[in-house]
Amino acid sequence: WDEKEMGFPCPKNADGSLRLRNAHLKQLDCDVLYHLGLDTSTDLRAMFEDVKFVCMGGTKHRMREFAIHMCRVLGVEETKLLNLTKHAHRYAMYKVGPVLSISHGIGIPSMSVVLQEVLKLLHYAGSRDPVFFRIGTSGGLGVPPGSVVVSAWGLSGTLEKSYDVPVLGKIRKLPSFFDERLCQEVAAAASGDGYSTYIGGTMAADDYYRGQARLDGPLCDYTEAEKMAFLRTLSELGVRNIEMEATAFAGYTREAGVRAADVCVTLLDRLQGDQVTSSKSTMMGWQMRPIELVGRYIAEHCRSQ
Ligand code: R2B
Ligand code: URA
Repeated sequence: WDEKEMGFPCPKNADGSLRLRNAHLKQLDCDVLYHLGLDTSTDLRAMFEDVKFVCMGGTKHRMREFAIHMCRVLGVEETKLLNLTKHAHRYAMYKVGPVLSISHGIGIPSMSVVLQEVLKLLHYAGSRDPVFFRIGTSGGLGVPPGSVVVSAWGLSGTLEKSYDVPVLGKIRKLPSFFDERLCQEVAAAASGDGYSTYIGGTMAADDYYRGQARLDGPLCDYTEAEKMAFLRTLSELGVRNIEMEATAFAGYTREAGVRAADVCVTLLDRLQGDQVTSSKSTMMGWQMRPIELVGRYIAEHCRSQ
């Protein structure tokens, strides 16, 4: 933790548990984690103290697949899989040993709500040194479809390495860099898998269509030449893929003092087109790549602990 760079002391206790930078929380008799359907009147410590890894991804289906995969990898009985946030009807959350698998929906607003409640959940549970992952899909930039990109940083829609969020009427800029060591360790775990893995920049757009320079949205007011010039600019900046969460995921995890990595498969090469046209079975296979890669990383780290 570089206090000078960050501007505040490490928001973690000596034992690695999360010390959230919000004095107001201490005044709450009961904190309701509304979108998770949990609150601090239940024994969160008993349920979640052993959590070491949190893996988030867009869809409930994929995060159930990840949980099933982790059952196999860690030798946990699959029949015990329960959606722990079922009553809130928003997201899905499964627990497999020390691993939480959580869906976050599409885009930064949806992802940041559940991410912040999970940070509070792990704070109340006293979980120590949790590591966060996002496994996702994305559009690639100049890389073959099916490649995996591990994000070094997130780039905003206005081409800044920050998550810009309005707070009390003013834009707050949270730097959007991912943990360098974790990023390299995850990418290294992919070698020999029969597809290419890249460490690169990830643009997080607030929109799937114009926000990602597509020509196939319901509304489009730029030319194909302008689109291609923009995508080439991104590529020259070191962006390897485009998705919709990287900046906020990096910004919030970094501010909370937790290590995080964003691992996405590319479903198409945006320099070649806009529509996702590969067959369902091909894409299902591609979507297993981040699952298996992060699963392998976690399994290796569980074994060495
Ligand atoms: C990738 O895929 C989703 C949009 O299709 C979005 O959540 C993202 O980041
Ligand atoms: N997800 C995105 O956000 N963009 C793509 O092009 C593909 C998946």
